[in-house]
Amino acid sequence: MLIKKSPEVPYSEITKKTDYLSRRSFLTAAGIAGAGLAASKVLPEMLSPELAFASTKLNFKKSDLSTHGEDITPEKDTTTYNNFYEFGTDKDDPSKNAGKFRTSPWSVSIEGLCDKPQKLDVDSVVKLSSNGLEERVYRMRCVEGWSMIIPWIGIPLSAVIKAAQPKPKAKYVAFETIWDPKQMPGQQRQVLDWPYVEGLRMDEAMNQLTILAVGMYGESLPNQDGAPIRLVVPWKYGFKGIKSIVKIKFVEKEPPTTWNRMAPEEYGFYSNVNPNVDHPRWSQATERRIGEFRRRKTLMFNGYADFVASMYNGMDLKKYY
Ligand SMILES: Nc1nc2c(c(=O)[nH]1)N[C@H]1C(S)=C(S)[C@@H](COP(=O)(O)O)O[C@H]1N2
Ligand SMILES: [Mo]
Repeated sequence: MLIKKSPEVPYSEITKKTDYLSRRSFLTAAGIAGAGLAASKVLPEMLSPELAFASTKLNFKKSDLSTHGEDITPEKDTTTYNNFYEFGTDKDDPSKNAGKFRTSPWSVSIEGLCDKPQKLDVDSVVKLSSNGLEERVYRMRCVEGWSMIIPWIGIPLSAVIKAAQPKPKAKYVAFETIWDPKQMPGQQRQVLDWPYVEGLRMDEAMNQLTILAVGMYGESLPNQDGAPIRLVVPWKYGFKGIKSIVKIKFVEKEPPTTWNRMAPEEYGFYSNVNPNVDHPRWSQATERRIGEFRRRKTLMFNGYADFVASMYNGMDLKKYY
């Protein structure tokens, strides 16, 4: 079972996340490690009254496409320093407000200009990849100037695209986040033009680095990081990585994107990480790796030029920012 977040998850799979104790140390602290306590007695509510969710350990293979030689950002940072405006605009709002967000059942509609449109639950989306889940350690860069190294777990988006058999007319892929203002307090206010939408050109969507992530750090995604399924495009600024996806649609024309709609002169469709093209309010030449003090130089295409630069040959990246 890949994605399951409910009290029927065996206690051996329940990991308490709200205070970042490891499962082992928590169980030890609680005096129940190895005590043979019946699983039915160790329901999430016993672990903590405010337990956000129970994450599930995932089976995955490590991918050669991971970046090497950089320290992985501590999980406590990647799960408490987030942008997910549906749950608030402060960096710690998503971790505080997304705990009760229901991510099961969940269905992703794959539709538009394709021969095999389909509506799938998240497990079925994962099964579209013949290789199963992969761990991809990626360098991530937000346009606000911070960066992280995150061990994502997911599948290539290309597997989903191939299964849907897009028509030749399909030149772009559009993505949409769930619209559920009852569960997402941010959507009750016009902070952004809801639901959050994003898009990629077909070659970008098919690129081997582009993944749909369902987990990180060996487990299913925490809600604040975009559970149950989100996009990860490591050579682009973080906002391209749309969270909690319910729709993937093949389209002919460049689709609208939320941040471009909000401020077109600040956020372009491409949004490739580019130290030579500044955002009007922030230089993009350097970045602060979360957990570090000195700033680092930002790399062209976030360090992934060998994989992606050829897609932009002949394009003026100052114009197509
Ligand atoms: N639906 C939705 N997706 C979103 C956002 C958002 O506000 N809503 N924020 C984006 C931004 S700006 C960033 S930097 C990344 C952050 O992902 P993380 O919190 O997992 O690091 O998510 C992106 N995806
Ligand atoms: Mo971002």
